[in-house]
Amino acid sequence: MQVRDDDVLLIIDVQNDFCPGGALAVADGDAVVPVINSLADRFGHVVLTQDWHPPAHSSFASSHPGSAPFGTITMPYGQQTLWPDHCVQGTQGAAFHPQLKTDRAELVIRKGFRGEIDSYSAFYENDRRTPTGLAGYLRERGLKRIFLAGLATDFCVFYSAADARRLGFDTVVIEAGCRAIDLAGSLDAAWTEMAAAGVQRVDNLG
Ligand code: VGL
Ligand code: ZN
Repeated sequence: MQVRDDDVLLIIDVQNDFCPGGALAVADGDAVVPVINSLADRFGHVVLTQDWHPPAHSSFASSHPGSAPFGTITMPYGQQTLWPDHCVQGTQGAAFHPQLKTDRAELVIRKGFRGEIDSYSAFYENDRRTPTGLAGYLRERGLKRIFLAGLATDFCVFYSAADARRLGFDTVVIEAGCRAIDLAGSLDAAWTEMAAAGVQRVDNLG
């Protein structure tokens, strides 16, 4: 696949807490780092997202007495999966993986920074309507096609890709640059929904 001037590589949450040894480790999560580093060299535009929660964030099971990580609760905006404490603002766990090459990133979008609401997508918080500003940024810069890679395939990559399509961007997920959490079939469900939304799935750029 040929990279164009109006393409952007959107790198989702390649942070220590999602890598082996981290608080919400994704199996083999650090394997995406070399793949993404070589992808980033090929794009004219690179944007990073960074999961960035205040302490005692409402998505943490520890904030809900009697709840366990990976359970579900009902929030005012809908169902919310509960997670171990992760990506707390300013901690090593929230930092990008030390081998991730971040120099070419033109923008870092932080998300999940409001205590009372989570944000999986790079575009909207989990109420699916509060914007992060990324869509306006990309449109204003004339960037039309979004390639996604990062962590985790079935949560933040999935929600970001689905929203990108909903917003009218051409959207491609690069599977070799992603790894999944896979909670109760979430990975299969994510690929099915992404296909239905018109998200293109490629193994790598080739
Ligand atoms: C993510 C769960 C909680 C992700 C972030 O980056 O996929 N998953 N916070
Ligand atoms: Zn999070």
